[in-house]
Amino acid sequence: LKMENGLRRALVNGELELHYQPKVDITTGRISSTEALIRWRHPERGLVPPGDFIPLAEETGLILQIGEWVLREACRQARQWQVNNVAPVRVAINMSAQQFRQKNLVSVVQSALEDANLEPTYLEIELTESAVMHNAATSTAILEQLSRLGVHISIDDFGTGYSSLNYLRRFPLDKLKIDRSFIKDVVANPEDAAIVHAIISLAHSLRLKVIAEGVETEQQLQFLRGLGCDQYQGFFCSPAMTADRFAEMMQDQN
Ligand code: G
Ligand code: G
Ligand code: MN
Ligand code: NA
Repeated sequence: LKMENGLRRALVNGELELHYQPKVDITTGRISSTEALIRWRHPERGLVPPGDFIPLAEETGLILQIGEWVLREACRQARQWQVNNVAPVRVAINMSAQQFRQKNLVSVVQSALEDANLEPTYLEIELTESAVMHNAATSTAILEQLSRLGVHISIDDFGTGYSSLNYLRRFPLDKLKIDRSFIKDVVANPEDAAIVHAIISLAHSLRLKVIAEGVETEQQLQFLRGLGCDQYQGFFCSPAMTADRFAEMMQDQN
């Protein structure tokens, strides 16, 4: 209960912040998008990672308010970078299953974009397999409305859940994100390599882009390049950083 009240206070007092991790195009080496990752700047505990409070937010339903804050803040920041003449970058948010199933989701997204004056193509929504495959028929309708708005949609942590290939084909998706558990030993472990190869082939045959998460070494990157992976994310480029630091990184690549 103490932590729940603390989280409510965090929302009101502006203690939540978004940090940004680059997503890099493997062929060009350029950063074209970024994932917003939430942190809680706690007055006593310092910077608290999402794993320490998102589960509680989901249990208490606070995730809806937090999720809307994330959505609005990511749109505001994406637009602010444009106003500051940072090269245009698409910002991806993580959306929880509860938020995805919320009745007025499409209008919440639309009003966040309008209020921020952000073109929808600069927003990407990351959803897990379980979020979209649970009640897949309903998901199709919501995804189609989001896609019609012009936002991009990715499946996060791909390979760790259960996907119906039939729905994967029908959903209006843009990208699969290969879970980092498959990337960790991809160079040395032929089974992981086979899975990664299969996911890349599947994505491309469905005309989806594919991004590898958790890339930490040059060897992993070379391996993924050889398999035709489109993008990567991971400590080899950079961990998540503040919005200001990310803007500097974008300026440096010009
Ligand atoms: O930033 P970090 O590496 O600690 O992220 C850990 C987990 O927290 C990831 O699985 C990520 O998807 C999740 N996460 C980060 N930011 C958000 C957010 O804004 N909303 C939700 N629902 N999950 C998030
Ligand atoms: O939303 P998602 O589950 O993809 O969350 C991203 C998480 O992955 C964050 O917790 C982030 O800190 C973590 N992460 C990002 N890059 C790397 C990496 O190269 N290696 C490892 N081990 N974790 C990473
Ligand atoms: Mn993610
Ligand atoms: Na992920």
